[in-house]
Amino acid sequence: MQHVFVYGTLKKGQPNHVEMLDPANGRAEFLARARTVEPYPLVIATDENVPFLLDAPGTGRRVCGEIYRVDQKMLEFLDEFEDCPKTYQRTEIRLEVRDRDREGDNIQEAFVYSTITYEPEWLQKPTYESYDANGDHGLKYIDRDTSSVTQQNTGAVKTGCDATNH
Ligand code: PCA
Repeated sequence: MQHVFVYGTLKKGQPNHVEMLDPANGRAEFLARARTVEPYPLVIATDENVPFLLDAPGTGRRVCGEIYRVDQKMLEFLDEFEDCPKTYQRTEIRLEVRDRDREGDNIQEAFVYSTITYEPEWLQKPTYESYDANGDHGLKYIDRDTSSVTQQNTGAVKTGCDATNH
């Protein structure tokens, strides 16, 4: 089993979370919400309004997301789904686990789909602490397969760091 940190459309309440729930893709078990130890630019880019964590630590914000324990099948599915290593690269990232009630060290590492293959101008884009496809930014995610604006997130699930209904 491996740990994956998701910060974008794979989070609960976001357009691609359904992929994490489909047993045909493998197994994914939610572990905890977490925040990156380092700041990173989380930007929304391309004509499809896709979220990208730019592999440029030290700029941007500490990014919120969710840690899942996944099996090998799900990891392979996610690599393909995220067009890894072309569009995203799966790297390791340091995280501060937020909900886990345990003493001592709450820092752990997990895989993340970030990118070094981004357009330099993307570094000038607004950065987000917590991605929401239906956020105030108005940049709704457009599904690559159907090219239609997703209707799945009605905003019923809070996705910010302070969300309580996970
Ligand atoms: N899916 C992955 C990377 C960006 C995206 O939309 C995720 O949610 O972490």
